Amino acid sequence: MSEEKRDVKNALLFECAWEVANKVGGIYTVIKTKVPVTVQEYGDRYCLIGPLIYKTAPMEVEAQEPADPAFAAALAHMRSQGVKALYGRWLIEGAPHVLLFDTGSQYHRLDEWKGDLWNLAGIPSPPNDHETNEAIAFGYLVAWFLGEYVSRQLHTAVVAHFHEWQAGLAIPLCRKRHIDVTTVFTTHATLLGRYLCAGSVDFYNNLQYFDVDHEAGKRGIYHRYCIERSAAHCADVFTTVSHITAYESEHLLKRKPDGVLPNGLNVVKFQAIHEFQNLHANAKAKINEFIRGHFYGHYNFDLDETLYMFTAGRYEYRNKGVDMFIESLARLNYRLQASGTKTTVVAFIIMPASTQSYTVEALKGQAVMKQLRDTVTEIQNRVGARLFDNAARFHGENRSDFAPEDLLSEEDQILLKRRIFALKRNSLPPIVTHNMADDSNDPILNQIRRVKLFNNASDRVKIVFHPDFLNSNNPILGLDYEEFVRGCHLGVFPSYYEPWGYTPAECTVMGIPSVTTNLSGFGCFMQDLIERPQEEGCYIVDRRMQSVEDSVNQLTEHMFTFCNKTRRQRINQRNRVERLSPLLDWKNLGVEYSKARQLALRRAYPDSFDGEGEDDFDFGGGIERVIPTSMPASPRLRMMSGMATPGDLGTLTEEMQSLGTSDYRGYNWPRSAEDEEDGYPFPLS
Ligand code: G6P
Ligand code: 1S3
Repeated sequence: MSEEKRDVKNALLFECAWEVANKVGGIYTVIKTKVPVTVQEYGDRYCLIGPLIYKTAPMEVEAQEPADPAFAAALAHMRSQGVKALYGRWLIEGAPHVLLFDTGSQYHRLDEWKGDLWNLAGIPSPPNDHETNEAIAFGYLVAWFLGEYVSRQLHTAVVAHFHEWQAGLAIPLCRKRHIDVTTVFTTHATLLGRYLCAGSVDFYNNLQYFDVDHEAGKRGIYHRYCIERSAAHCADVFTTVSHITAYESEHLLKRKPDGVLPNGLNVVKFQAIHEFQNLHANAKAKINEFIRGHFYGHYNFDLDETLYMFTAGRYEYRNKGVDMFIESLARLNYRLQASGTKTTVVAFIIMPASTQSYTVEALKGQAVMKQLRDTVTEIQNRVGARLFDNAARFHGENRSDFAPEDLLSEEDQILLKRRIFALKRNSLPPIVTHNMADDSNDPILNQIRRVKLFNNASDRVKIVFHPDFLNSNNPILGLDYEEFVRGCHLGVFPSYYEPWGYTPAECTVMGIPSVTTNLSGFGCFMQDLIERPQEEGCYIVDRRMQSVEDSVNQLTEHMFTFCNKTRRQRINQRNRVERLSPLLDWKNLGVEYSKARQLALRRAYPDSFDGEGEDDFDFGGGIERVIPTSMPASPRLRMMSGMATPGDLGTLTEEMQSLGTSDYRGYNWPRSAEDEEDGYPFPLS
């Protein structure tokens, strides 16, 4: 530690993640959408650190030279040692500083670093795990940079915030090397949790009993697990994204998180205020176009009485609850058939898998429908021209033959017949839009086969599996993800393992009702905040206290109830769900990150804090800490005592008690005898 007392009030912030300027999954969304509020708080004192991916970096970053002399000198020194790095502005809202390291430029040091890691922390690293190699190279580069920087800049405190194990290795390195920074580690899932849940274990009832080293070893991830665990233990402050993941982390990583930092969204981007209903109608019209093509030859249902449901995300069959979704769709099909309704449900599954190309059938469907539309437009023009010409020849005579009998010429009729003939089809409309790399072993397809949802004419539930990301340039289902979501009626995310779950959160801010579970961070968050979430278009299936059978029935019931709503009720529910957006806005949730950083500063520099509590801090640089006045009375917010913002659900524990304490709120977690003795789970504040 330096002799000079570092200024903690104007601390600098480095935020480090593998997904900085590098889109892989949910962490990219967390960081990118959070940038505006962090920039608002830190301005030029904020810099993100990520990997340099040459293919995408030019689109993401505008190169610059650092203005801070200590930063420039640290970087120049590393460059002189052969480190390749890109510094500049990340081209996103907020335009933050960003530093990207080319891990490949230092691979010649990898063996040396691996040896050091073993000597320093006893962490092994097998030779052929590319992801771990990247994590090691990245971690050593970041720690190297932070060391160089704080040895040149001695007057201001530095907070280094790391996300997920891939970026976490710098934390034990900073600690072992006594680098004068304070660290925060946020995990967005645990490695073991993800692996265990994907198998067939009763995860939540056995959390406290797993032999973690053994389980990690069995799955070949012991070395990764060590990195994750050392990051969690060496960080000054350890946080997760939800209470459910906090509970999991305590048992699997063996450190109780200091707090929960719920994921927000940059709501301005999504909120279309009163126009979002029109956006739904426009986007739905585009999905209708796709449906006409996809179901040609069997298109015997009324699109005006068709509902679009979907699930989407990373292809984790069991974790994301696709097994439960398909089973419930089969039961929904039965119930809709039995009720004699005219309503049809088209259920989309959007999950990237290994594929070769679009299927000929799927492409043909769109092509024949386009040809039919083009032909009808041509004929329409010709009929119009004939009608006009005929009418123009009238001179006020009282005749009734103003419309010629042969409006539809013989040629037009033949053309039309030919197009209609092309719509004949012997096979059922395809389930999957692409040729799968391994069709016969694909878990989604096998489950669909098992429940026999084959898009038969009599089925009231049809399925379309799109095993790729959506894109407006796609020849099939040519919509961006956001537009697609807006055009749907209900998002269904019955996850078994979901630390947060951005998909239902995104639905909410776009005004689309969704179903999630009480095993997802988002579901628990909404359940904690809203008295009757279901009435607000936020359906939550109980997968914690119910058997699988009961959970499936509950999901079926939610979907069936939704199918019975009138259009007016659906419009109303979209309005209600959209009004929940402020709960998910970084403008309200960003404060939890501020608290975590303040706790880190307090722990690293206790002498710099004279006051007892909140007065020491200026949370969130002016971020409003109240429920916005635009929040209507309809969502009955479940306000807990002492809670000021939705984000307060994640308020930190321990030393932050003066700022409000919470724990794994209100959950009936399975308890061990020790837990009981500890008074665990903790009472509500
Ligand atoms: C929006 C539009 C309405 C349209 C409705 C369809 O609310 O503003 O004009 O009728 O969407 O809703 P639905 O739930 O049937 O797709
Ligand atoms: C993780 O991504 P995932 O889909 O693998 O991090 C996301 C961002 O925090 C989170 O929303 C998600 O639940 C986690 O699972």
